[in-house]
Amino acid sequence: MEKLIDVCVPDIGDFQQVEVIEVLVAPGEQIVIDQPLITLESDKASMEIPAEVAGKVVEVKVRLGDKIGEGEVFLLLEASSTTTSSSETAPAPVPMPDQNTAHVTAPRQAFEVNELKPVMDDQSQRKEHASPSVRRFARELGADIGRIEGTGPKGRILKDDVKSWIKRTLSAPGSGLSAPSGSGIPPVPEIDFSQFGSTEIVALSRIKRISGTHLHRSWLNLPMVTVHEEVDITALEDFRKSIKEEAAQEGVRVTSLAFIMKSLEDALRIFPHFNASLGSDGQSLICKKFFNIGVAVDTSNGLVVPVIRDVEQKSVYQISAELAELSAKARDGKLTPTDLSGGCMTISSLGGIGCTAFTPIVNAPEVAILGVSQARMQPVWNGNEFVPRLMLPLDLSFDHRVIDGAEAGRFLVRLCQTLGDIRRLLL
Ligand code: CAO
Repeated sequence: MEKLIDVCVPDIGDFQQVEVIEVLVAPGEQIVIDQPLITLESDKASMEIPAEVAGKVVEVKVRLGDKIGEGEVFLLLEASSTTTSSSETAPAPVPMPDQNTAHVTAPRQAFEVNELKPVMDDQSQRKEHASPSVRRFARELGADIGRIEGTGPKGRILKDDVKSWIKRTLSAPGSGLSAPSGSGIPPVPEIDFSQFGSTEIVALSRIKRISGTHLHRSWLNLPMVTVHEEVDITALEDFRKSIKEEAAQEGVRVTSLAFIMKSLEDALRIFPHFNASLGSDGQSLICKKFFNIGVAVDTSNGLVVPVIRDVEQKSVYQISAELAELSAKARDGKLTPTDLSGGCMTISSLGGIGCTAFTPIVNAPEVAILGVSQARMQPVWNGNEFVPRLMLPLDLSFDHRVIDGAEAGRFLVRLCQTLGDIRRLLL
């Protein structure tokens, strides 16, 4: 007998009751894992709830305009026999009401969250307001969502608005719509490797699939350059070691990353173009007046980037404690959409692993990312002799449309000056 499953709303961060703005499936429809089921929207963000289980939709229990919250059932599903996706996001089941019906909570990290972000245009500042599926639809057709007027509730852009915009643009004389499909990039050839030896097909984890798309998008859209520098952190490390015990008494492991985050915040303040995103028209910058820094965390399922907010208001101890908490949450697969959103710039540290340098990919729509490699003792010429100093390699990748090489050089030099003598943060 096929298993009936109640599909519930997962943890949706700070949001309580949010509006259903799209129902993306219908009774009788066969669905696959990861297929978007409904779209929810708060006043801050819209998010799709994807399927954790494949099967046939028996009943949709919500309608457009309904307000629902975490744990509420929105769909009844007849699961197919082999259904659940990889174990890393397998949810804790809610108690079952009867023998034949199980509850499944859609996965926390699988949302596509779209913050409703301001778009600058020549005449005014207005909100670009569209659900993830409509954004995807527009992207697939090569339509610039920032230029489409929404006719839905609260000016939301609907699928029909995208279609009309495409029709209008195509029929306008001399209009140049970008090619709807095909980037012109030759595909990687498909090779049957079994002709050379035995092979095994292993599915990518959900996180890798999501981060892969994100990284690919950044790689293709941003002209990136990376600059490298080394900074003498001998004094900083001595200081960090000297406060280790004192910090431990307060239950904190002080990480060098916390000092790097404080120094990065200082550099972002001095070079505000690094704390910005390019408007979708490519003509203006959205400058952020807050300092939220993302940190790439390596988990067994792939890379995630939780964000430490308001770094300027936090002490090194607070940042260290928060980083430990967020990386533990990341490794346990418990990050919420709120933990993952709102970053201004990202740090990716391979310092605990090794490496002398790498070229991190900018976490678009951010415009720069700082890579940290492993600090090593090196002989450094002090004018008279070689002395052993602990040198930390830093890599700064940046979007060259927004940041010039000279600006990047100055940014990195400033960062190194601060890390070389952390007292500069007091000046
Ligand atoms: N140089 C030399 N040693 C370093 C170092 C550095 N830059 N950074 C860390 N270490 C050493 C230290 O000895 C540290 O222990 P102590 O702080 O007690 O002395 C030890 O490594 C453990 O560091 P850690 O990596 O566990 O902790 P962290 O606070 O430095 O970093 C986190 C936390 C979450 C960033 C890290 O665990 C992580 O996941 N890094 C990988 C990120 C990643 O994959 N980036 C690649 C993205 S591109 O694909």
